[in-house]
Amino acid sequence: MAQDWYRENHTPHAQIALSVRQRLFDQTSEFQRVEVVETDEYGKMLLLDGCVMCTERDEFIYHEMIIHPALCSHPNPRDVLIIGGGDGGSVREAIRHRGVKSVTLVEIDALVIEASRRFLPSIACGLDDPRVDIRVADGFVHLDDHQGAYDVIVVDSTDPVGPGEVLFTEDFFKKVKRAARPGGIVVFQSENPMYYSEVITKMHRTLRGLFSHTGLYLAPIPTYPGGLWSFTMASDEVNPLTGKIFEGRMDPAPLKYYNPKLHRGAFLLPNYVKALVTP
Ligand code: AG3
Repeated sequence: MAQDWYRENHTPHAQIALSVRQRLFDQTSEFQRVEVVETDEYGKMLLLDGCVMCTERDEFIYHEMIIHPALCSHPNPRDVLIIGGGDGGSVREAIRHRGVKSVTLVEIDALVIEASRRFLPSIACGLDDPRVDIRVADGFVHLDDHQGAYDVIVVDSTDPVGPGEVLFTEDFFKKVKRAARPGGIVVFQSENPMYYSEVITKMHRTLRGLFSHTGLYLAPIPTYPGGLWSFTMASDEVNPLTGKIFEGRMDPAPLKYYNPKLHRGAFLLPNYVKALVTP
């Protein structure tokens, strides 16, 4: 039998291909197509509208890096909001922090949560923690209803197309800012610097107008477009590049990527990336 391959187009002229052992789930919600396939190289993988969201083998890099730099930069993070992230990986990392009293997950698509719980237990495992409040709702509406409510807000979105598009607008950034407490820190996944350079530049230009401090940082993620991923942290109080890194507040956990020295280093940018965020 011919080998089954999963392919995602990263651009019209570049794609990633992973050989598939088994196709496990394929349903379409009112928002998007949700698939889970088991690959030979990366284990089980979640896809939304044909785009890789996470794989069992490399998801730790993304989830540790979207959560720990912000949570370790905040002097006392108690209430955390995650927008998107229905697979649960960001939640799993947030609840490692002992001081965190509540994690609210606002995911627009219940099918993402359902498929992840069923097929990706090592990623979705944090969703049942008593500190976690899951809301299947629109992030925009939730932010309006929860002004000044969170210490850290994490936007674990898809690409700026389809349901994720609005999560890259100035209007949305303003709402995120308003939902943060004084001293709060916000963090966004901000795409690949080679294929999405304009998205990064525009996002930073907008965020610089709203927050006193912004910082871009990087982590390599083999299954994402371009293999290199960026994240953006912003705050009025904490300078992401120079602020104190609070160590030792996590349960002694087997983190596979994050450590405080790497946290500092992740903000050191290659020249072509630095140019994207230099005013
Ligand atoms: N969110 C960012 C995924 C973007 C990947 N893009 C792509 N494959 N075209 C991932 C959500 C994980 N919690």
